[in-house]
Amino acid sequence: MQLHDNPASPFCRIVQVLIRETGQANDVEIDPAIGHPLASEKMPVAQNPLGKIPTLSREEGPALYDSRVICRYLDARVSGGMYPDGDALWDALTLEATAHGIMDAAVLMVYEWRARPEEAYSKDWVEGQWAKVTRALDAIEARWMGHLAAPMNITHIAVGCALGYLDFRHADRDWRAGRPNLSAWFEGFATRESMKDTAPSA
Ligand SMILES: N[C@@H](CCC(=O)N[C@@H](CS)C(=O)NCC(=O)O)C(=O)O
Repeated sequence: MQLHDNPASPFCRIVQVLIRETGQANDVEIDPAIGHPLASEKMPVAQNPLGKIPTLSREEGPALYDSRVICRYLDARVSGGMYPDGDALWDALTLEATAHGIMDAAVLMVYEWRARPEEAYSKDWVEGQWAKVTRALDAIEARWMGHLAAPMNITHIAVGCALGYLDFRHADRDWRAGRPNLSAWFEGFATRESMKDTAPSA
Protein backbone atom coordinates (compact mmCIF):
# COMPACT_ATOMS: atom_id res chain seq x y z
CA MET A 1 0.00 0.00 0.00
CA GLN A 2 1.10 3.54 -0.67
CA LEU A 3 -0.04 6.48 1.44
CA HIS A 4 -0.02 9.86 -0.29
CA ASP A 5 0.91 11.98 2.66
CA ASN A 6 2.32 15.19 4.04
CA PRO A 7 3.66 15.47 7.61
CA ALA A 8 2.01 18.89 8.08
CA SER A 9 -1.49 17.55 7.42
CA PRO A 10 -3.53 16.66 10.52
CA PHE A 11 -5.68 14.29 8.46
CA CYS A 12 -2.58 12.42 7.27
CA ARG A 13 -1.32 12.34 10.85
CA ILE A 14 -4.47 10.53 11.99
CA VAL A 15 -3.76 7.77 9.46
CA GLN A 16 -0.08 7.67 10.42
CA VAL A 17 -0.95 7.35 14.13
CA LEU A 18 -3.49 4.61 13.44
CA ILE A 19 -0.94 2.75 11.30
CA ARG A 20 1.48 2.76 14.24
CA GLU A 21 -1.10 1.94 16.89
CA THR A 22 -2.30 -1.07 14.86
CA GLY A 23 1.19 -2.32 13.89
CA GLN A 24 1.03 -1.75 10.14
CA ALA A 25 4.02 0.54 9.60
CA ASN A 26 5.86 -2.04 7.51
CA ASP A 27 2.88 -2.49 5.17
CA VAL A 28 2.64 1.13 4.03
CA GLU A 29 5.04 3.02 1.80
CA ILE A 30 4.91 6.83 1.94
CA ASP A 31 4.53 8.97 -1.18
CA PRO A 32 5.19 12.63 -0.29
CA ALA A 33 2.55 15.05 -1.59
CA ILE A 34 2.10 18.77 -1.19
CA GLY A 35 -0.44 21.35 -2.35
CA HIS A 36 -3.65 23.22 -1.73
CA PRO A 37 -6.77 23.96 -3.80
CA LEU A 38 -4.82 26.31 -6.10
CA ALA A 39 -1.75 24.07 -6.43
CA SER A 40 -2.60 20.45 -7.14
CA GLU A 41 0.41 19.48 -9.34
CA LYS A 42 2.02 17.51 -6.52
CA MET A 43 -1.23 16.10 -5.15
CA PRO A 44 -2.57 12.59 -5.98
CA VAL A 45 -5.25 13.80 -8.42
CA ALA A 46 -4.97 10.63 -10.53
CA GLN A 47 -5.88 8.53 -7.49
CA ASN A 48 -8.31 10.94 -5.81
CA PRO A 49 -10.37 13.31 -7.99
CA LEU A 50 -10.61 15.71 -5.05
CA GLY A 51 -6.82 16.09 -5.11
CA LYS A 52 -6.63 15.73 -1.34
CA ILE A 53 -4.44 13.88 1.11
CA PRO A 54 -4.40 11.43 2.72
CA THR A 55 -5.14 9.03 -0.12
CA LEU A 56 -4.28 5.33 0.08
CA SER A 57 -3.34 3.44 -3.10
CA ARG A 58 -3.61 -0.32 -2.79
CA GLU A 59 -3.24 -3.41 -4.97
CA GLU A 60 -6.53 -4.95 -3.82
CA GLY A 61 -8.71 -2.25 -5.38
CA PRO A 62 -9.12 1.42 -6.16
CA ALA A 63 -7.51 4.10 -4.02
CA LEU A 64 -9.26 5.01 -0.78
CA TYR A 65 -9.95 8.46 0.65
CA ASP A 66 -10.70 10.37 2.94
CA SER A 67 -8.85 9.80 6.24
CA ARG A 68 -11.99 8.40 7.90
CA VAL A 69 -12.41 5.79 5.18
CA ILE A 70 -8.71 4.93 5.19
CA CYS A 71 -8.68 4.50 8.98
CA ARG A 72 -11.75 2.31 8.89
CA TYR A 73 -10.17 0.18 6.17
CA LEU A 74 -6.81 -0.16 7.92
CA ASP A 75 -8.47 -0.98 11.21
CA ALA A 76 -10.67 -3.66 9.60
CA ARG A 77 -7.62 -5.11 7.81
CA VAL A 78 -6.02 -6.16 11.11
CA SER A 79 -9.06 -6.17 13.44
CA GLY A 80 -7.43 -3.28 15.24
CA GLY A 81 -10.36 -2.61 17.56
CA MET A 82 -10.30 1.16 17.03
CA TYR A 83 -14.09 1.43 16.55
CA PRO A 84 -16.49 0.55 19.35
CA ASP A 85 -19.37 -1.86 18.79
CA GLY A 86 -23.05 -1.24 19.35
CA ASP A 87 -24.50 2.12 20.34
CA ALA A 88 -21.12 3.40 21.50
CA LEU A 89 -20.19 3.66 17.82
CA TRP A 90 -22.51 6.63 17.28
CA ASP A 91 -20.91 8.57 20.10
CA ALA A 92 -17.47 7.73 18.77
CA LEU A 93 -18.31 8.82 15.22
CA THR A 94 -19.83 12.06 16.52
CA LEU A 95 -16.73 12.89 18.55
CA GLU A 96 -14.59 11.93 15.56
CA ALA A 97 -16.66 14.29 13.38
CA THR A 98 -16.20 17.06 15.96
CA ALA A 99 -12.42 16.64 15.76
CA HIS A 100 -12.58 16.65 11.96
CA GLY A 101 -14.64 19.84 12.06
CA ILE A 102 -11.88 21.47 14.11
CA MET A 103 -9.28 20.39 11.57
CA ASP A 104 -11.41 21.46 8.58
CA ALA A 105 -11.81 24.95 10.03
CA ALA A 106 -8.19 25.23 11.16
CA VAL A 107 -6.87 24.14 7.75
CA LEU A 108 -9.19 26.57 5.94
CA MET A 109 -7.79 29.39 8.09
CA VAL A 110 -4.29 28.48 6.91
CA TYR A 111 -5.40 28.35 3.26
CA GLU A 112 -6.98 31.77 3.63
CA TRP A 113 -3.64 33.39 4.31
CA ARG A 114 -1.51 31.03 2.20
CA ALA A 115 -3.55 30.53 -0.93
CA ARG A 116 -5.55 33.75 -1.32
CA PRO A 117 -4.22 36.98 -2.73
CA GLU A 118 -3.81 39.54 0.05
CA GLU A 119 -6.64 41.77 -1.21
CA ALA A 120 -9.10 38.84 -1.08
CA TYR A 121 -8.21 37.79 2.49
CA SER A 122 -11.26 37.97 4.77
CA LYS A 123 -10.58 38.45 8.48
CA ASP A 124 -14.30 37.95 9.25
CA TRP A 125 -14.31 34.64 7.45
CA VAL A 126 -11.20 33.51 9.34
CA GLU A 127 -12.80 34.49 12.65
CA GLY A 128 -15.94 32.58 11.62
CA GLN A 129 -13.79 29.48 11.19
CA TRP A 130 -12.10 30.06 14.55
CA ALA A 131 -15.54 30.37 16.18
CA LYS A 132 -16.28 26.83 14.99
CA VAL A 133 -13.02 25.64 16.54
CA THR A 134 -13.73 27.26 19.91
CA ARG A 135 -17.30 25.97 20.08
CA ALA A 136 -16.11 22.46 19.26
CA LEU A 137 -13.32 22.62 21.87
CA ASP A 138 -15.81 23.86 24.48
CA ALA A 139 -18.16 21.00 23.61
CA ILE A 140 -15.36 18.46 24.05
CA GLU A 141 -14.35 20.00 27.40
CA ALA A 142 -17.99 20.01 28.59
CA ARG A 143 -19.28 16.73 27.22
CA TRP A 144 -16.63 14.33 26.01
CA MET A 145 -13.91 14.09 28.65
CA GLY A 146 -15.39 10.87 30.08
CA HIS A 147 -15.15 9.35 26.64
CA LEU A 148 -11.51 10.43 26.29
CA ALA A 149 -10.76 8.87 29.69
CA ALA A 150 -11.79 5.43 28.36
CA PRO A 151 -9.38 3.10 26.49
CA MET A 152 -8.09 4.49 23.21
CA ASN A 153 -10.08 4.33 20.01
CA ILE A 154 -10.26 6.37 16.79
CA THR A 155 -11.70 9.39 18.61
CA HIS A 156 -8.63 9.79 20.80
CA ILE A 157 -6.46 9.81 17.69
CA ALA A 158 -8.68 12.33 15.88
CA VAL A 159 -8.92 14.69 18.86
CA GLY A 160 -5.17 14.37 19.55
CA CYS A 161 -4.27 15.21 15.94
CA ALA A 162 -6.71 18.15 15.89
CA LEU A 163 -5.12 19.62 19.04
CA GLY A 164 -1.64 18.96 17.70
CA TYR A 165 -2.53 20.90 14.58
CA LEU A 166 -3.80 23.85 16.64
CA ASP A 167 -0.42 23.92 18.41
CA PHE A 168 1.39 23.65 15.08
CA ARG A 169 -0.46 26.33 13.08
CA HIS A 170 -2.48 28.41 15.56
CA ALA A 171 -0.33 28.48 18.70
CA ASP A 172 -1.00 32.22 19.12
CA ARG A 173 -4.71 31.48 19.76
CA ASP A 174 -4.00 29.55 22.99
CA TRP A 175 -6.68 26.84 22.72
CA ARG A 176 -5.79 25.60 26.23
CA ALA A 177 -7.14 28.73 27.97
CA GLY A 178 -10.30 27.83 29.92
CA ARG A 179 -10.06 24.12 28.99
CA PRO A 180 -8.03 22.53 31.79
CA ASN A 181 -9.37 18.99 31.35
CA LEU A 182 -8.75 18.80 27.62
CA SER A 183 -5.30 20.37 28.08
CA ALA A 184 -4.37 17.79 30.72
CA TRP A 185 -5.67 14.95 28.57
CA PHE A 186 -3.64 16.11 25.57
CA GLU A 187 -0.49 16.44 27.63
CA GLY A 188 -0.72 12.72 28.38
CA PHE A 189 -1.87 11.59 24.95
CA ALA A 190 0.90 13.51 23.19
CA THR A 191 3.51 11.36 24.95
CA ARG A 192 2.46 8.21 23.06
CA GLU A 193 5.19 6.97 20.71
CA SER A 194 2.76 7.15 17.78
CA MET A 195 2.17 10.84 18.48
CA LYS A 196 5.84 11.67 19.07
CA ASP A 197 6.79 9.86 15.84
CA THR A 198 4.28 11.86 13.79
CA ALA A 199 4.75 15.38 15.22
CA PRO A 200 3.93 17.79 12.38
CA SER A 201 6.64 19.47 10.36
CA ALA A 202 6.39 22.06 7.61
N1 LIG B 1 -12.01 15.16 4.94
C1 LIG B 1 -10.70 14.94 4.39
C2 LIG B 1 -9.89 16.23 4.46
C3 LIG B 1 -8.54 16.10 3.77
C4 LIG B 1 -7.91 17.46 3.51
O1 LIG B 1 -8.56 18.51 3.50
N2 LIG B 1 -6.59 17.44 3.31
C5 LIG B 1 -5.89 18.65 2.96
C6 LIG B 1 -4.50 18.65 3.56
S1 LIG B 1 -4.54 18.96 5.28
C7 LIG B 1 -5.76 18.69 1.45
O2 LIG B 1 -5.49 17.69 0.84
N3 LIG B 1 -5.95 19.86 0.84
C8 LIG B 1 -5.79 20.06 -0.56
C9 LIG B 1 -7.02 20.66 -1.18
O3 LIG B 1 -8.00 20.95 -0.47
O4 LIG B 1 -6.98 20.83 -2.39
C10 LIG B 1 -10.01 13.80 5.17
O5 LIG B 1 -10.39 13.53 6.31
O6 LIG B 1 -9.13 13.15 4.59
